[in-house]
Amino acid sequence: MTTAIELDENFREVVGGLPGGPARPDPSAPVRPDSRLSGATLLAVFDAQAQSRQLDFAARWMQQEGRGYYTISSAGHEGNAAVAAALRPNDPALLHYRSGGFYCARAQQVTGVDPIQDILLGMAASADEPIAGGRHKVFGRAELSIVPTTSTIASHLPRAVGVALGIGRAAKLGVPCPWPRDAVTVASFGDASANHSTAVGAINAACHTSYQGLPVPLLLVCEDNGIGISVPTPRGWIAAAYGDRAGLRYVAADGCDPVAAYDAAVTAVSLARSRRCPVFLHLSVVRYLGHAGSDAEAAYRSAADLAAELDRDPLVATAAELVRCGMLTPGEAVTRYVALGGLVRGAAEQALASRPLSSATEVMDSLAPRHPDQVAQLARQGPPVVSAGSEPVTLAQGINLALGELLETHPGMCVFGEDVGRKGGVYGLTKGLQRRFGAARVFDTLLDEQSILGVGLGGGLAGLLPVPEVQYLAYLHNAEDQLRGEAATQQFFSSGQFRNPMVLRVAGYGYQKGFGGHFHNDNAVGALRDIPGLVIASPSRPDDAAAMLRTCLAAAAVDGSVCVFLEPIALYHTRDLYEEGDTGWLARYPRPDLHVPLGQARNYGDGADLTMVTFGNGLRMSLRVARRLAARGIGVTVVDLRWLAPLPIADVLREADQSGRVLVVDETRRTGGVSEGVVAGLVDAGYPGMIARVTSEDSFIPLGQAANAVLLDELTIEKAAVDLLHAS
Ligand SMILES: Cc1ncc(C[n+]2csc(CCOP(=O)(O)OP(=O)(O)O)c2C)c(N)n1
Ligand SMILES: [Mg+2]
Repeated sequence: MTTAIELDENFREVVGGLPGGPARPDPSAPVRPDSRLSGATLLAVFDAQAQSRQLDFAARWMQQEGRGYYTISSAGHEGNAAVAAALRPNDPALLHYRSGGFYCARAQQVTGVDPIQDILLGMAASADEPIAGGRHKVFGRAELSIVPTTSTIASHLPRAVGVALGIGRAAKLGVPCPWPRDAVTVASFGDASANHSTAVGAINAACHTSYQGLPVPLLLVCEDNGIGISVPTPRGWIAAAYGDRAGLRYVAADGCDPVAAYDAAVTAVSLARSRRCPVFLHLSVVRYLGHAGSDAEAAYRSAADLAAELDRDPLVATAAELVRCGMLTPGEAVTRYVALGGLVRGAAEQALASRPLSSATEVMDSLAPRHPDQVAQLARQGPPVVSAGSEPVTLAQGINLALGELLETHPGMCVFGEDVGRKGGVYGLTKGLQRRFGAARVFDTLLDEQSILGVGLGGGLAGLLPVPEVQYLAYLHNAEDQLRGEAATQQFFSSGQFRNPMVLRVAGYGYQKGFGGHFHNDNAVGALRDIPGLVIASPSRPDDAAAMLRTCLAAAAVDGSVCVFLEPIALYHTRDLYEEGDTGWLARYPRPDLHVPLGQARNYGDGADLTMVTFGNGLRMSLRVARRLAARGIGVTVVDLRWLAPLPIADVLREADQSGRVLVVDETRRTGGVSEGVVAGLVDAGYPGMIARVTSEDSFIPLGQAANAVLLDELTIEKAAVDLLHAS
């Protein structure tokens, strides 16, 4: 493997041995007649590259001493400093993990940021690190418009597309946005990452949008070192895959040559900025120091390959160019490089003396802030006149009316997803909204859930209040990392400096009549319930749905909360509760000043014999069973959880204490469903009474009548209730 010592010696030897150049030129003049790169910019690029290289060396010794926690290096990729030099410091950036050069170069463009200190604090997992606060080693800083990305390769690309779209949308809607209207969003990634379905989908979404003539000012930078950990990328693959794509401009350059890289970046940036189109900048680079600190590169790379790579060192190339044009003498270049090394070493000692995060409270401080009073205040600020009228409405109508009300209340709110625009949603939930609020705020997206969520993630960063829709719960699962790894971690990894407020509407649960099978009846909520900080609203009745949607929008706006609004499809158009024609499932649209605080349950009845705890379709089934039990002289209180996260355990406990017997009625699965959380909550609280639960089976839902064989039904609930009452 090319080691730090080899790299260091090679630099000193090669640069120190260069022939001297001409007399010092005008720093503002181009370094070559056909280039746009000035001597001054080249020198700035060199400084950024050298800082980054010295930081990579420091990461190694810090780790060897057991005091550093991150060794994935930028060595060989430092050409990305030239990309930063071609951009503006307020062009939002979502970066590959080898972006030390970019970070250092951008820091030069903003006063008061010391990139050396920032990066060292990150490596040392220090609580004083300016963006993640020691929670991860990321490249990010609000002042530099660098949004931290996670380690999940390519998962930032849907978000980047969303930022590129969101900035223009925010400007159009007159919503405050952290970035100027003509900003270019930049996202970088590796060559192997370019094959990830998330990357492929995001790039496709950008192309698809641009192909329709819509603006997508996005610079996609592929830092192609020809390998992903140990697996080579087929020679020529990136150019073959992205060189000629509809809707995408392609610019390629040698990322090890600072002049070529800079000129290509300038061309790419100006295309993206002036044409407002996605541009793919393909930089060929090299990888030094292995994939990460622990990587034994010799096992899969030949000595000849490694030696050839050493000859392409971008830092040497930049120094050589500076010498060639007379900006530095060879001695000055080496001295500058060595001096930066000294600076880094001194700063590293300081960083290592800084404090780590020391408590769970401190770690979780930025995970999911909650300000219920402010949320309540905003949730009650609906327009005074609601077009609802006084007629009772269905769940679907209630949600539709609430979306309309909230679109009026929140100027940055956008509703989007598959079929939500002209059609008004598969079940008519968004009917009439596009006509009323325009296609800038209510619009159809392409058929890709990752991209739908990406539009939401990026839109939220750009100042919008996104309300994406995923048609069925089963189809959220193919895009779930955008919710789990991206949305839910954004505040955590940025100490709250970046947020993606979002209310994701998902139609779900079973019991649909006439439209069967697993995919339209999915009840898998376990994958959502374990996402830290995520709010899961599960309205059952029309009035609650509207009031809860107000809360979710307000929580998103106030706290940047990520909310999933899980709608029971089977109840969308339900009118009756006990008997045909009783209209017991309709409700009046709630007054504008009503909302439901996060994590607050709702009670039905006040029977003291048994507490039934439920939600979703389970509420309707439980109310029907409770009525039958009442006829048998058994008094039941039914508690509708309404929120699956945070679970209203205190509310449940209060009711459970009254009866001493709790039956959890959970229409989802026995394993990973909601009942596990409720029972565990009761046990944790030392509940002394009796607990039982009924659930659906641990099965996918089959088509037709067979669905009833695995879904929880009223008879089962009733029997369990009676059994529990008779148990001693
Ligand atoms: C989704 C996902 N799968 C696997 C990994 C593990 N992993 C980390 S980096 C990497 C290779 C990436 O190669 P490339 O995109 O070429 O970037 P490079 O490291 O070469 O710059 C892999 C497989 C990951 N981080 N994320
Ligand atoms: Mg690679």
